[in-house]
Amino acid sequence: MTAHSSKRDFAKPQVDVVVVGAGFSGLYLLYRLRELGFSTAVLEAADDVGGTWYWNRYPGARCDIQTIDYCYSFDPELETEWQWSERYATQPEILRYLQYVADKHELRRDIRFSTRVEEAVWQDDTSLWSIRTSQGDEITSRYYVMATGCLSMPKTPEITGHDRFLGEVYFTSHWPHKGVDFTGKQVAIIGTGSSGVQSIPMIAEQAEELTVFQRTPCYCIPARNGPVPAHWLAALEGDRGAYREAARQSLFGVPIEPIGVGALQVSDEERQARYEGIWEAGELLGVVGAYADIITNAKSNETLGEFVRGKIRAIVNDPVTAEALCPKDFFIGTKRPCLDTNYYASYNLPHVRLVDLRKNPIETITETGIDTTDESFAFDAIVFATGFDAMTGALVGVDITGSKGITLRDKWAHGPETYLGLMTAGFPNFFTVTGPGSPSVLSNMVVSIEQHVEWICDVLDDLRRKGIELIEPTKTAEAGWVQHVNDCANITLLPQTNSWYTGANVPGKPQVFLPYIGGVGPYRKACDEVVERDYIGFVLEGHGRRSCTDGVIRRLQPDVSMVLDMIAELQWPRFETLSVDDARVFALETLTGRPPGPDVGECIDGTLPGAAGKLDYRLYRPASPGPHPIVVYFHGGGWMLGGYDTDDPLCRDLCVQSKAIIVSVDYRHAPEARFPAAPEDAFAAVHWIAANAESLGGIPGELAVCGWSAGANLAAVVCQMARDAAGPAISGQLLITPVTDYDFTRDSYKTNGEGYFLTTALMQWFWDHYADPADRLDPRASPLRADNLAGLPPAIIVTCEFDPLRDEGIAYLEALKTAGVAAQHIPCRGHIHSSLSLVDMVLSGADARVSMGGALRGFFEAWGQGDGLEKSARSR
Ligand code: N01
Repeated sequence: MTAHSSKRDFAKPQVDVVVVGAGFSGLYLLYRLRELGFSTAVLEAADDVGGTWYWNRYPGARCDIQTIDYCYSFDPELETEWQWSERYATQPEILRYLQYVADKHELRRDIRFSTRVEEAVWQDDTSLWSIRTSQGDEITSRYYVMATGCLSMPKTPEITGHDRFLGEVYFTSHWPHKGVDFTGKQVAIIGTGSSGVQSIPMIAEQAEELTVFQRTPCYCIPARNGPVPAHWLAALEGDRGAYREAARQSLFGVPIEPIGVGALQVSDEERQARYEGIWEAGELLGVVGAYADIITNAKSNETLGEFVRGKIRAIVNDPVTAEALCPKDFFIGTKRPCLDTNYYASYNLPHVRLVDLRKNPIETITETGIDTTDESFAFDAIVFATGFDAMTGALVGVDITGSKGITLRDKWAHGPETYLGLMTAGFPNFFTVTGPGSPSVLSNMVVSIEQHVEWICDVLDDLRRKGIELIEPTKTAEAGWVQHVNDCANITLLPQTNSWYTGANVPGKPQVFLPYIGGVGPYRKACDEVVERDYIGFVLEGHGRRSCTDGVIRRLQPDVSMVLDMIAELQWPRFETLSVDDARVFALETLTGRPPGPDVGECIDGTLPGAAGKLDYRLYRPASPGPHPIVVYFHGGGWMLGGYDTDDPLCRDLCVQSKAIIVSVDYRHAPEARFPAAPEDAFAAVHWIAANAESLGGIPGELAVCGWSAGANLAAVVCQMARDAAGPAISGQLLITPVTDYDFTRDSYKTNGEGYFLTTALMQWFWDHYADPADRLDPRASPLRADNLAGLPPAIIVTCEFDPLRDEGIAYLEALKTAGVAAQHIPCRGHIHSSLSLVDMVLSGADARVSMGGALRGFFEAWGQGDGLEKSARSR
């Protein structure tokens, strides 16, 4: 932590905190702040509490998370004194609930209704927020919180003539309080997201004719509303505290145990049965939680998408309408799926018609109806269910000016930048509840709201006790969080779909993935850890003192973190504490349930002559017609553990990516066969494979070597041995997180030697079993120690940021370059030593694996040209 003296003035505000919005967030904030003794003013544009549930009164409006979950948990009395009448409560019931909470805790006396915030300005000289309202008030506060919700700024429909229509016009997001009677009317509705899907069956019950204008069909599953299913009630009532806590630690804010297997790891029958179960269960999270890889693996996702399309075709009688209702150009779950009641069946009613805007787009709205390219329609009423400027719209919709005159609108012109979705640099003491970069809309909102409110209030309380009056994130912390939010999103299919999650629904809005998809529990952990680690990433300033522990809270790739957490949870023993035999058995046990890696054209096992007897090998052949270049691969495992089984998924992946034959050679292991057995075997294998290339289906003369970890050490050593022995010719070496030197003093050992699976102690154990102290500096053990590195084949060296071996990999890279060898680097940010071997588990390693495949192809000039493939390694 750095600390300095500060001369900042802190004038006395009119109130401690101004909160904007009196929905779920604002009400709980007020309750909590009041409890902590902070004077608070809540400003609300509506004339009553409710937020989203105040405005969205369209027919059919309900929650799509079971209401026993979609409710507050902070008040134990409320938990039992309020009984929900249905599994998915209607908007009026949820609104009554919020009114009840407001009354019960006498919240209204601190809420100024019918009051809009027009401007909020941070004043550097007084360290106060100055807030101007639509009522002409100016309020000063120490803290300013936007609790305005994620979906509160309706999108202006970008449809020509949208303001020309002279009949009745309704927006689902601003429905008239007195309700609407469509009886006997010709009605149009534009939009088939959640609001459209909920309202269409209800409007169809009244209207004489209902025409639905659909641009993008959505995936819906039946809500099966009614009483709360018995097993849910039993779980809640059995142990309310444990139930709520499980929700808080879960991925989506509902206590559902995630499934561990991928969709393609089970039989077709089993998968189909599970999907039928999801269809029957009526739970939105069944879709995104259908299988472990449903939102990360396109092929897995397609199985569920096709299942739902099958249901649509079975429900909707007219095949043309059914086909138009089938989503086909985006992955299920990558836009918010909908829970429906009779949505698809509505299209079987004779007076309901679907207009597919993809085939027949709207040209203009007219005074009397809607003109599409093919047809003119006349209507009495048009309903716009066209959605929201989500997550940022309500925030940048207010003029918010931070320190030194910067506006939030300008700062976020290219997309929102936040720390934890809670604060943004340059805007001291300004908080957002469920802001961009937090789980928010990808979770049960109420659970996320409670977590944000509690975090903010606890922090304000803590700061007050410490005499601190100002908190602001640093740019480093903010950039790190934005990176982490993107890292999380990028391992899923969600950013590939145009949706309001990415801002794509609003023309001109910068397209970035807005919410945090890393999960509610992991997110909570990050927020708590920030506080525990001396408010890492925040500047804190009080009377006379300014301090900062700058840094980034999440630096590991999210899936790498999950792997490390899983290992910790399973309490894997440390390898170096086991006997060698037990370590080998355990290494094999860890493979259970591991994804198998991609299919290759052919996979055959064989033997070849090693330096002192036969060696097993496994050959992976691409599906494309041969002959192919050959890559000789050496597995990892500290020269002691593993075999071609342990590295099987990686070899498959390398084969698919490189389109080369991979021959994975199982060399002799220490301690039974200590140094130099392994490099001698490796060299003998390369010799034999080069000599027998043709019979293996390879192209003679087109041979490279590759390895991971200790195997990469062997690959590097073999290149030196081949150079010195004047053959065989090796086109290139791909060294994945290689061991290159017996030296534990490098920085990466100091910073990464503990906590990232491969530890200093384990490396020491490997070396001790592998080579005598005198041999460890032999270049055949430590290739970096070779006197001369000139004349070696081109090298690609892959290093991982959190690997103790990172710096010796880089040292070898630099030494090769100095010696005139063409050497390239693939650095992997946020990864650990094992990351790249965990194919289909560490998905964030996919780009690096693609680069590795490209690197291998690049070694083979003739192959690359003949195959029309890019020379990725050499041109990098
Ligand atoms: O909005 P949406 P929503 N011409 O953006 C179409 C929550 N919510 O209000 O996809 C023609 O999802 C647009 O088409 P396209 C929930 O999180 C929850 O329905 O852009 N069509 C789409 O079909 C939800 O996800 C509940 O091609 C146009 C529709 O309008 C979020 O709110 C209930 C158009 C907009 O769908 C938003 O849902 C309701 C144009 N110019 C809402 N512009 C619960 O159940 C837009 N569209 C709790």
